[in-house]
Amino acid sequence: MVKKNQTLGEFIIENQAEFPFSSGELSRLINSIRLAAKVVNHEVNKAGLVDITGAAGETNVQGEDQQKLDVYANEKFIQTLTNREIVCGIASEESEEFITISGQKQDHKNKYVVLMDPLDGSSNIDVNVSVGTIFSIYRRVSPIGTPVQLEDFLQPGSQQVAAGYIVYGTSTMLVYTTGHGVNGFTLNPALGSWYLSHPDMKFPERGSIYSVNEGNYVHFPKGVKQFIKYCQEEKDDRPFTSRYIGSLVSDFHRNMIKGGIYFYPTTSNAPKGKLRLLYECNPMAFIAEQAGGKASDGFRRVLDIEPTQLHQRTPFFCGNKEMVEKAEEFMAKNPE
Ligand code: P6P
Repeated sequence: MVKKNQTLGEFIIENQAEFPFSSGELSRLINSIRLAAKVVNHEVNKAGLVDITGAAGETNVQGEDQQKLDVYANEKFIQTLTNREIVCGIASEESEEFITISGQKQDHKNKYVVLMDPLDGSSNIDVNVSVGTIFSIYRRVSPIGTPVQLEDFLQPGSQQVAAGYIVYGTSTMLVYTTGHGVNGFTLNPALGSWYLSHPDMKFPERGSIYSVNEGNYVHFPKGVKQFIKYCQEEKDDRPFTSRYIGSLVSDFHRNMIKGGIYFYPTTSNAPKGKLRLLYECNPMAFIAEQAGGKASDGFRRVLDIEPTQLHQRTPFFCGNKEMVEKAEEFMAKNPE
């Protein structure tokens, strides 16, 4: 049941049945993410006042140690996820190792692990370009009540129970899926409430935007070069429009609304791709598929990749189904 403009809280209650196996834990988990998102949003929006509040590493006017925003965001999300006895482990781009959260009682029943990029694209903060948080949620696979294991995090993306992102843009939005479609909520900062502004988000049938860092063109595989030339050709509905913000969440969000493809192929600096499989590509791939799109590493479905390392990277092609399939066609003929 989707009613535009209902609050996130109302939406979660009305759609509780979507989470067949949780007695409200997953709802509480989404609720804690929205709380952290509000806190981080407030700090991100102040970033422009650095010369007043002080840059990271300095003390600000209140004499507080000014943190780098991605460190701050990481701490806020960990704090809110820890306090609710739902999550048994967290993996973050900001931490080399995963973090174990033991419940207040030894026999804690914490069922979920969260993987996140707390502030993706944070290098854009200084130039006032949108940034985002990306999260991915799994049920643990190791026995409940025992310490969480690396295997709990190294699950294929197809096992995600929920995934989403927050885009701190001209407005702040929380977009997430629990496997029943994608819904977008916009924050009203005056009230601190999230409103269902984009119910049941889907990629448009046709896409006409391609998002890639063409500065890496000379290092791309031949198939990628041919796909870019295809996008630029004067034929049929082409040339497509090139739009690249340098912030995955922002490029993805625009492409899901307007229709397009984002791709970060292998380059000489990133022979395995730049983006991280577990907390960037898998959550965005889950959302893309739920919105009628597709996500691939150029050859296979991202959500089928069996992870082997927490911070492993993968080439990433994500967006309109037909655009991703066209890119895969060129990659199949010229993979190198
Ligand atoms: P490049 C940000 O660092 C990020 O992970 C994505 O958000 C973004 O799309 C990409 O890297 C930008 O990388 O190499 O084009 O600057």
